[in-house]
Amino acid sequence: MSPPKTIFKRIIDGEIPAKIVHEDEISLAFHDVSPQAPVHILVIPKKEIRSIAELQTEDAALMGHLFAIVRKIAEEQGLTNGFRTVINTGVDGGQTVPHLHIHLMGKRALGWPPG
Ligand code: DGP
Repeated sequence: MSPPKTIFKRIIDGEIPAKIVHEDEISLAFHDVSPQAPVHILVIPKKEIRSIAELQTEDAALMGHLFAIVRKIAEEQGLTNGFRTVINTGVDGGQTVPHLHIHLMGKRALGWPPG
């Protein structure tokens, strides 16, 4: 039996709504439902990759594409003063949705190091 769809796969499939800011054949970007900054957008691959820990060598171009989309959205959102990208991986990394995603956060000064 195949595992249940993740919440992000359900967004990709149009089963639940999201505030989408970008879509192409291999990626989707939408506002985080629980924003931690005035701009907080998630950029995800449509391919079902659980996390960075499961990336394959052949996913290199896909990851490059996702970061190109991050750059485009950062520009569109006016994040000229800088921004933070975060990819949480696994339990210790604080990942709660097992579908690889890049957090893009900006429009406020963000602290470092994270908790
Ligand atoms: P992480 O902890 O790195 O796995 O981040 C998961 C993020 O996903 C978290 O910031 C909240 C967001 N999120 C969870 N469920 C939904 C949802 O149904 N819609 C949207 N837009 N974001 C969601």
